[in-house]
This record gives sequence, structure tokens and C-alpha cells, in this order.
Amino acid sequence: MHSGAARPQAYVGNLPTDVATPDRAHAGFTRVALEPGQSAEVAIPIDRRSLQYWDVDANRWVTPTGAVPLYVGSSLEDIRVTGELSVPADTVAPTVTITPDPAQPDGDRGWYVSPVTLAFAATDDQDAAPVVEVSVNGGEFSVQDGPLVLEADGVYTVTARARDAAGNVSEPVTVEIRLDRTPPTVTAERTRLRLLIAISASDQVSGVASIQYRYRLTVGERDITTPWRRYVSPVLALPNARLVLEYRATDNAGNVSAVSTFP
Ligand SMILES: [Ca+2]
Ligand SMILES: [Ca+2]
Repeated sequence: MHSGAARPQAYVGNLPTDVATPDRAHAGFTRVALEPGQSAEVAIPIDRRSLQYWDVDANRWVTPTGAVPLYVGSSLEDIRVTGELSVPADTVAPTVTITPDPAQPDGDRGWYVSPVTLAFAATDDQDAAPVVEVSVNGGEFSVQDGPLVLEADGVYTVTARARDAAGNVSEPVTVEIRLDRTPPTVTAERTRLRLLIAISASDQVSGVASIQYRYRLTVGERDITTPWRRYVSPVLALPNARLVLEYRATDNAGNVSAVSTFP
């Protein structure tokens, strides 16, 4: 005998299920240095995957609970210890997260102005792939495969929960997404005082934040514009083709309408 390294291997037998699983599946190993005649107590980490089988109908890995035969030896041909491993029932609920992309609202005042992709991630102590269920605006929960893309304007309350193979359900997680991709519509009309123009704007979802106006004066080949001013009350517009009133509106999300002109 000479000193050296021993590599005890662990194998598991048939899993406690009606589904056919291997008689001996490699489940882990460790390494220990031993002198001649010496013995040692070792711990062998068991790969969780070796305690699972692929459920074809459910399309997922399942960890059956109960007793699993355990074999330890230097190889399959040299089993020295047989025993039993007890896989406890899964009573621990999964957890779930919702990650929006973009991570933060890309508009003003907490509004998004571009489509938002929500990614869901669920983790569990035993189930490799817990099912994610999602409810939008208080509706029924339904299974969500992959991300959820929000493209239409609106205020969304999205709630996710995860369910493991044993039926444990996570605490729900909720995000609110406010999405407005549409600029306001703006109109202008003469008031009864003919030289005064009233400008109004309306906006869906986030609402009008402000209306702005300016004048464009054409002198020969040149255009001169005044700075944008915030509109509060009717403004002057002269019946002069060279002096044009320009106006636009911005919504609370930061969407700015195209510039309109009067006349
Ligand atoms: Ca669990
Ligand atoms: Ca809008």
C-alpha cells in the first residue's frame, strides 16, 4: 500500500416515481488524501439534477419526494456502501422578480415614452423552472412564457407570481408602468376679437403639460423666430403672410407635437 488520493463516488438508484429512471446515476464525488491503512469520513455533495427527472407531459424537471437508494464506492464496479437518501417534500415557495427594460422611465414625470419589455425570473429551492403567472390591470392570472412587451399607451399594473412543481405559490410582485408615446393634438382658432388666436391642446393618457408659441418673421430670404413662450391666453396673429404664428404642445410624458402654423 502507498499513500495517495481516493475519489469516492456517489450514485443514486431509481427515483421514487412511476417514470423510468436510471438504476445507477452518478450524483457526486469528492477527493480525499489517505495514508496507507488510514480511513477518513468525507462529505459528498449530491447534484440536485441527479434527483430529478424530465416530465415529458409537463415539459419540466421534477424532483420526486421520498426515499432514493444511494451507493458509494470508488466506481460503479466497486460499491462499498449502500444507503438511502430522503428527499423531503417541497414546502418552500418560489420567488419572482419583474425587470423592466428600460430600467427607468425614459420620459418626464415617471412616464415611459418608448415600448417597455418586462422580463420575469422565478427561482425555487427545488423546482428548476417554476411557472410564472401574470395578471395585467387586475385581470386573471395566466401563464407567461418569456417577456411581456407593452407597446400601447396606457397605465399598466402588472403583477407576477411563481408556482413550483409542488404547487407552492410565491408572494406576488407588482410594477406599475405608465406609457405615453403619443404627442398632444393642438388646434388654433380666431377669437371674436379677430386679431387674437386661441390655442388649445388635448392629450390622451398623460395629459397636456404646456402649450408654447412663437412668431416667425420672413424678411427677404431670412427667417427670424422669437423664442418659444408658454401660452396662457389668446395671442396676437396679424393678417400678414410674412408674420406667422407657430405653436406646439408638450404632454406630461415629454412628447412634443409637430409645430403648427397660423394662418
Ligand atoms: Ca419550492
Ligand atoms: Ca400623450
